[in-house]
Amino acid sequence: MKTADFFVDRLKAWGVKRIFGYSGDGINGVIGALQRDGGIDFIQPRHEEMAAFMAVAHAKFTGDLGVCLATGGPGATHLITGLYDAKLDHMPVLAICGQAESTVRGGSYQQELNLDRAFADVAEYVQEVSHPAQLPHVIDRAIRMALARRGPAVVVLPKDVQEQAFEAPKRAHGFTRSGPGYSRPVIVPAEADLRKAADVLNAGEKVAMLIGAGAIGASEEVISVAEKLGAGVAKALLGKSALPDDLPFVTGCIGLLGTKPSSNLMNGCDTLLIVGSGFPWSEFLPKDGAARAVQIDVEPAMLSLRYPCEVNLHGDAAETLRLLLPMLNEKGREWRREIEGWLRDWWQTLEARAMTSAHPINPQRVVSEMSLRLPDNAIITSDSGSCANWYARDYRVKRGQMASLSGGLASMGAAVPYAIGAKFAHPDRAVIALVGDGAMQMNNMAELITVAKYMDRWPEKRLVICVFNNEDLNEVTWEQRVMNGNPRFDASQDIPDVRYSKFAELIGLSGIYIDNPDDLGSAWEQALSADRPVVLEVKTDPEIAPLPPHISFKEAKNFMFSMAKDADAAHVIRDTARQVANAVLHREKAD
Ligand SMILES: Cc1ncc(C[n+]2csc(CCOP(=O)(O)OP(=O)(O)O)c2C)c(N)n1
Ligand SMILES: [Mg+2]
Repeated sequence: MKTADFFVDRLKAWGVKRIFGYSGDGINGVIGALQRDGGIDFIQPRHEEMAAFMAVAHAKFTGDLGVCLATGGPGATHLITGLYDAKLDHMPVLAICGQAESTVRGGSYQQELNLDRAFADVAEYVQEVSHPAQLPHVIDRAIRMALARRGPAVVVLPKDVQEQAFEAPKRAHGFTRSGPGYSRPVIVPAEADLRKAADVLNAGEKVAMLIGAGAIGASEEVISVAEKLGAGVAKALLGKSALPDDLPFVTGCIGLLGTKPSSNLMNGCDTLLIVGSGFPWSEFLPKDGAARAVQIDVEPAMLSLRYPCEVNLHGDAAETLRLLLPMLNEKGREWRREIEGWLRDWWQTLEARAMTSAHPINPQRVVSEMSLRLPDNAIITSDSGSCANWYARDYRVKRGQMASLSGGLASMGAAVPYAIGAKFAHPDRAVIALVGDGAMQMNNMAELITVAKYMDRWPEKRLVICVFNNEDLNEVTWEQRVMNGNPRFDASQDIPDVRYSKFAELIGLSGIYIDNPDDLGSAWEQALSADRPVVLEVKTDPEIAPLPPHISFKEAKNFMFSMAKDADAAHVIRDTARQVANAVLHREKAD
């Protein structure tokens, strides 16, 4: 048995069924072993970074280990962004990398990089294997640490080691023997600490909850606690699918991409309960001293990180909330009624914003029309860009749906590989990816070829890639205007107009192109009833600002009109942007 054959056996012992990988001579020994074995499904993307994003998506949408593979040198460096995505969103991912022969290591050989060093920052564990007997503990530790620490781990295998005869570690000095297997513990706080938390929560009258990705899988417990406390619940972007948006106390997302009710909730509460969230923008949380706070997180490094909490509970979201529930007193409903009122207004505001006419199509409406028509078990992914705003606000997630994006890293280029990862993980579910044209051109377009390559494998054919063609790196154009007060800089912001829907047709997918808002509803219906993956290309208006949540509809409307009128006058843009920024800042001060 070659060392590479042992490697594949051990991956199977760990339950690995699929690898997203790209070949190269540095890893051909392992690829040969995968070929001989035939028991692991090898999925080939167009680029190693995409393999890593697919592995992250696999982890996000299944809860299991995601696995990617690349050759050494450039294949390994291509993986790095995807592995950072795993690290920042706390996903267990194993990366398998090739390497030049151990006999030339340190010799500036072709494609020879010091990968231990290159991956040192991103990986929870990285180790190059220099002897066959070393492999068992390296692979076991890598997977165990990826799972236990919820992050990426990397195994680097030199070419010659892959081909050597496997030698099991001996029961002798200078060897170590290991085995596969890991069971995730259920972590719960001590009872006395739960009581302290309950005391804080019981003392308050206006409770706000903030939930994140750590609350996915704890929906029932979050709902029970929120009901008992009469609390409103705001969601960090990665926790969007943790609770459906049709509950009357769910205020939607929070932060720059968030909703006004979430802002009101945080500004008006006297007590805050944070569950499984590392939501970064602490300026959206209550002022110092305005709220007494409790936090629950399975990752102790995230406790009291954004807001000083009186009680910091290290524990799993679902189990900890279950234990807390009987200790909580039922509260009155006044605060809850207030929250419900904000939400009624907010949904109307959003509807009005989405239906505001635009040139040609208002991107908010693209997502609100989608939201109405999604299958109950759909999986939604979004790229980074202005569509992440519409994903956060205008997509009303339903119970049973799953949704994610590159959250912590906010990398462009993740939506289509995430969608492909989702489709492999759940081939019986419809998947929708929301993507900007810049992100499409960066790499998502090439991954359409991967979709075409594998679409026959998926029994549920529906995979819609919705492209927002605005010929602009729009999210950043607005950041430049509003945050820096600079006018649009064509040299850095223009994106060439490309007919994505035609490209889709060229490679065997369906393509739909629309530039009339009246066609949106029927276009979504057509895309969601197609017999193959579809690129739904929508010509959208780059002058619809991803407004921060505080701004009123009237202000938003005025702002958009003035932008539309004066789009060529840099000073007007600059002044208007400043005015909006000032209005928002002033309101925050007044709050
Ligand atoms: C890899 C990477 N490069 C740059 C950025 C910065 N960035 C964030 S959004 C964005 C613009 C995205 O443009 P597009 O995909 O066309 O979407 P739009 O905002 O126009 O809807 C940029 C450049 C990033 N997040 N990731
Ligand atoms: Mg764009």
